[in-house]
Amino acid sequence: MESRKLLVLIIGLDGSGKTCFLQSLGESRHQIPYPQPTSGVNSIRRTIGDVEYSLYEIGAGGGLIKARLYWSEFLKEFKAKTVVYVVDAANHQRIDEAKTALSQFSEKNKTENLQLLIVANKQDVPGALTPAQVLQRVKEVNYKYKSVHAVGTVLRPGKKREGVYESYTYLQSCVPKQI
Ligand SMILES: Nc1nc2c(ncn2[C@@H]2O[C@H](COP(=O)(O)OP(=O)(O)O)[C@@H](O)[C@H]2O)c(=O)[nH]1
Ligand SMILES: [Mg+2]
Repeated sequence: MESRKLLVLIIGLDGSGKTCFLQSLGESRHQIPYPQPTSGVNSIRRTIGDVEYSLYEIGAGGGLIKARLYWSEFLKEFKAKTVVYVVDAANHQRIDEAKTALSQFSEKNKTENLQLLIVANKQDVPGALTPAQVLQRVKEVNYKYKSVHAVGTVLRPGKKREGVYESYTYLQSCVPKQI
């Protein structure tokens, strides 16, 4: 049987937890190296059953400070239909910035063809917004996606991680069905 593929673009503001998200899905739970700010594209490939997942993190550190301007280019380049938007749910100061960045991305793309996972990361920090609150704060209702799901996560290396299984379950639901 031919393997099915899912291409996933991981975007979000710098410091939100994109690298931690990528690593939590891609490596064994005991070997997560501490992330460095990413200044390019980080990717992992992982096969589960007959599905091959390719996940791409678009970095914003180093020379790619304005990387968010290129999110849409990467989406087209990778032909991804599944987008993970990582938000630092504990950073109340940057929640509006996260909303603006997602809105600009949504405006440039045919959202009705895209599946969106909003990751409300850093749930371990007291006062963090819940996944429902993050969804409400960052996603404008007038952009209709094919499907949207919000998940709360704890992804920091060394912490007991949360939300990884739920994230994968959503990504699995995005895999094109075999005809
Ligand atoms: N407290 C807490 N810190 C986290 C969590 N996830 C990531 N971090 C920290 O947030 C910082 C940025 O994470 P990183 O994955 O590099 O963010 P990126 O810039 O979006 O790739 C790092 O210092 C991480 O250790 C989390 O769930 N809780
Ligand atoms: Mg990174």
